[in-house]
Amino acid sequence: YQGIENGAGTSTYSGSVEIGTKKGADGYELTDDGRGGHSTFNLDGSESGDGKLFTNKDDKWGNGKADDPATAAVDAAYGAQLTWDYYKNVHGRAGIKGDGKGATSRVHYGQNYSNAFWDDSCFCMTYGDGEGNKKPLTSIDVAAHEMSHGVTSATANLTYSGESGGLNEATSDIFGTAVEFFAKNKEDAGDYLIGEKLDIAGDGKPLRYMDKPSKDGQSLDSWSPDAGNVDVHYSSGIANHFFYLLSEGSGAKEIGGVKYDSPTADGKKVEGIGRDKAEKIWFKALTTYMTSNTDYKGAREATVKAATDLYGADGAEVKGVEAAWDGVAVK
Ligand code: ASN
Ligand code: ZN
Ligand code: CA
Repeated sequence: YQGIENGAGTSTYSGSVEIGTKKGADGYELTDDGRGGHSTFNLDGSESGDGKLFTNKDDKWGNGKADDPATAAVDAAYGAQLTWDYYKNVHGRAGIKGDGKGATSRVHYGQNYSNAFWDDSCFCMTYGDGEGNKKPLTSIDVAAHEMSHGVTSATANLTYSGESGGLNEATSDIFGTAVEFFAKNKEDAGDYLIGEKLDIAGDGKPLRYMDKPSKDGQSLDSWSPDAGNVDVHYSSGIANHFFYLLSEGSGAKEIGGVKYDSPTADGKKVEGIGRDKAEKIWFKALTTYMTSNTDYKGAREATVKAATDLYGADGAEVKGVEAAWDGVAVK
């Protein structure tokens, strides 16, 4: 396309990356017309407004450190681009709403802000700079987690409280992880951990673990009648654990140098069907069968239907889905 360029970015967490940019009248803009015009803006410490579009003269962006405001912008643009490519190439969905339109990203929100969030009303992603304004919340899994909240809003629209809220959060962790694997980035390889690059607590630990969610001290490994009463970032553990079991199976396993050990609620062994199929099943369930008030029981039904549609009623896939839900005590 005319005007579409490949900028050279040096990111915070993902090394040197190519990012989609645009040649404007007066230099380059951090706008990706190859992906719906997704654009990245600088809030420069503000907590409101659109911020200022990143621009420069040489199409080289960031230096890998927090002293260059464009560094976090590179991560944000790269995360958005990977998320776009993942949904398009893997699920045939062009953009968060499936309408070919890009969203926007805003970086440098507030001071020492250790979070990131998606907002449907501005159709935008926002990232804080973290502790000391030096650790932006812009890793691949976090970017894809947040943008996937937009996909959930545009599809099942799972209500962000109770069990549906846990499913909403888990959907973002599942696709955040899927995008991280899809990226095949050398500095930020795929894993079943969330936020492992950020060191938010300062103890070197990730925010969440999908193989055994309770390792974070709060998330649920399996369903209980109380699941609808805990924070959605903890009830998500049930579906995160389901997704891990469905992908990789139960027990101990090392993947990409990371050690996992996934238990089951009933002590029975689960055979994984592979992450690619697990992603397809979750996406189809989300976009076809889940609705705003779907609970864990409903998620089981939705994924069984999705697996049946995709792979047939009698295959290993439906059996795997059922075994994995059994493994997290969702009957
Ligand atoms: N980063 C958080 C999340 O996406 C923000 C929130 O609590 N909504 O879940
Ligand atoms: Zn979330
Ligand atoms: Ca991760």
